[in-house]
Amino acid sequence: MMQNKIISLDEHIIRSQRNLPYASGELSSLLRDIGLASKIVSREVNKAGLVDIAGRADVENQSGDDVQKLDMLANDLLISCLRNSGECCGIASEEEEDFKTIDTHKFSKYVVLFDPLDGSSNIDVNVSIGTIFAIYRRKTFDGECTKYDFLQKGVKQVAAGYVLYGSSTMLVYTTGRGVNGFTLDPSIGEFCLSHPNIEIPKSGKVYSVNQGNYNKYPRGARAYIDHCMNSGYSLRYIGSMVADVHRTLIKGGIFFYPATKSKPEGKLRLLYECNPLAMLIEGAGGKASNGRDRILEIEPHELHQRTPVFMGSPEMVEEAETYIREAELVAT
Ligand code: AHM
Ligand code: MG
Repeated sequence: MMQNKIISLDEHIIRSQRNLPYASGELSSLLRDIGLASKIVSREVNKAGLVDIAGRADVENQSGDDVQKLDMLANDLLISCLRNSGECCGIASEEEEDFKTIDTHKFSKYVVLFDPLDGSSNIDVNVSIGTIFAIYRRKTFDGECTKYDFLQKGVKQVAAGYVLYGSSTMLVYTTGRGVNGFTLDPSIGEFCLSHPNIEIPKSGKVYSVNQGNYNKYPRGARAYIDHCMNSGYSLRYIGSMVADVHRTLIKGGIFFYPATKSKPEGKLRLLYECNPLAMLIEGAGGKASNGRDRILEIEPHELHQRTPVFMGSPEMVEEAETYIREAELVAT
């Protein structure tokens, strides 16, 4: 019997690059470097319980070295892989206050933004967490990159993806031509294509929101939650955006984090979390909005800007937008 051919992430990236007439290979190398960094993060996440490094920032390990918190470790690993790769001229991380230039590669075309380990409240309790990344072409032409190279609308992303450290480790990415998912086979250390051309279901029956905040949400979001409950939808909320969005992408449904009274801008970060996941959701046929406007069209003004977010199956996001619009009409 003929066995199906295994397609590795590296092979997939090279094949896809062949379809782009002017590709220079830099973007492909960058994606492969992120894949490599995420394999190391995956190894560390998997042994976190064993070596007791999760969530402990100020303790020493047996050899007397400082032991890093897992999210800082992931941050440093990604930065050093990207520094060594030579394919990007700057990075910005959710864990860093400001962006970093990579002086040795200041003529590279790309900048990379990432949330090194999303779902921090789940790190210590063995629940799925993930790395989210976005790649943009720089706006300035030469010299060191500047803040404006990072402050670009999500529509300008040339690639985006995430790595989910769950019951298995998966990498899902897009360069704007389809969304593909790869599962890490630990026995050979390769991401293998397991979910080709992901398409999100048009509608679903699962909603994902921190319902404990119900009383703090604006009227429109509350009305939509009431609608979900009255329609008999199931509530699923992991509390790691990357894991909740992954389920939504594969099974359909809606994930949302509205504004709250204490966080009128919402909680989730536009550049590190919402834009890359919005590119994937849209690439798979879904929708991503702040309740009114498309996430990918929001003009960023600062690196750590936050936004309310509603993303998932297109019909459900449109329905949520309708509830929000109607609530605003009543209020005016
Ligand atoms: P983090 O980047 O510090 O992990 O915070 C982002 C996380 C998301 O992954 C998740 O959707 C959200 O915060 C959960 O927040 P809450 O606990 O308020 O529901
Ligand atoms: Mg996060």
